[in-house]
Amino acid sequence: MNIQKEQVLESNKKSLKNHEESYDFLANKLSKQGHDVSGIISKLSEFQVAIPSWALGAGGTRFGRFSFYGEPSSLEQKIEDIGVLHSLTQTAGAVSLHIPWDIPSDYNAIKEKADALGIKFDAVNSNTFQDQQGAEESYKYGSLSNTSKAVREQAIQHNLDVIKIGDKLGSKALTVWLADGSCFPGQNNFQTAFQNTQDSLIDIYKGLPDDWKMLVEYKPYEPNFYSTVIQDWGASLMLANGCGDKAYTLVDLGHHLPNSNIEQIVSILQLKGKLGGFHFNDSKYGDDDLTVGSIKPYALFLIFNELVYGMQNNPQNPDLAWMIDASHNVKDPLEDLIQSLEAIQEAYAKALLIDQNALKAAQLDNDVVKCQEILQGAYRTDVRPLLEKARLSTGGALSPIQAYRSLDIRNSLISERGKNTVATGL
Ligand SMILES: [Mn+2]
Repeated sequence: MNIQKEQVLESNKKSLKNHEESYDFLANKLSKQGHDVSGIISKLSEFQVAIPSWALGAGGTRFGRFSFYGEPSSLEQKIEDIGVLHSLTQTAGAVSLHIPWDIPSDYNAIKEKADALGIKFDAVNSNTFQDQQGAEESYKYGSLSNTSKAVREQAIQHNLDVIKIGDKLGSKALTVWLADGSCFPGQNNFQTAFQNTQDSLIDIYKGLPDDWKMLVEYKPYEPNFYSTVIQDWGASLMLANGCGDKAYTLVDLGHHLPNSNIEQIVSILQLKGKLGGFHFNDSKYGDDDLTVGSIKPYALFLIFNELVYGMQNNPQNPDLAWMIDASHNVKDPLEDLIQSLEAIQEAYAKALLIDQNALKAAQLDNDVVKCQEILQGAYRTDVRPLLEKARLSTGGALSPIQAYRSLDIRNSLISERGKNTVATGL
């Protein structure tokens, strides 16, 4: 289903006056403080986050999966769902595909569909954490790190195939996340596993087109519970450096042990020009894949503070591939993604309000209290009218959630697709 611009405009009418009042009040206040409000609005409008093709259906856990019905069962339908998100939020202008779940049958048709909805093809993701039907070798004991050369070669070839598929669609990056590791002490030789992974990644890197990046994702545990081969940013950075200039570290918020200082990781990687991509989600315990900003919104803000600083001060770091990597068990996936997109924009807008010059001066004075006042002053600002204005300026909804509900989108999807569809790969 496609949402027409007129439907969005109509849904905005009721709250337009309220928005204008609160926006004028805030814009006036921020301008007096010296902020370039229209500059902030354009930055918010430009900030686009990729939606992964696997996040559009119910995720479930190993205990069960409860459908929301009307789930997309083909790549075409997944792109249509992202089109719905983009129409309402104006910030979901990209899709991140997962291969082999999303191999297009007709490349031109898919490209035309995405183009018509304003959606670009972001990083493509390979999958060596599952065995594919008919595959000769099994990834049960690892893929790129496996002790068997035949398994490693199969996994390398898969990644090279994913690059070819992405290239036909206009993608410019390959994300490699490995489930490789061990469940018990002694199961793996750490050094052999790491060296095999490095050698395999180099073979994949050789197949990377000149204008592509390779993004190496890390994760401390799960599905292996004793060790993972790429367990942290240090391991990822070593592997990326071992490949070359086009290889970078990718940070996924949920892929850290509790209380890790993620903002510091982000900061130093940007200083070294090695932060390539970012996966948003939130967590209470581990890789919970919850709605962005639902548990630790202040941590998200502090991370954005470093990202904004890096974007302004680290030309050595490339533009980042932004993606939401979440899973939905009890919320309608599209509503959950709308909430995540809003939380990302909110944290970004607040970070843009930090007076970097004043912060630097307070840091030079070792005025610790003032440093905190500056950060929290920005954090405590209700920036939602700025987000509304950014959406409004590009034809989006004042309140995407309300519009989604008043347009009764889930029920339209159910009548179109039925109750028994399952998003591929889940
Ligand atoms: Mn991820």
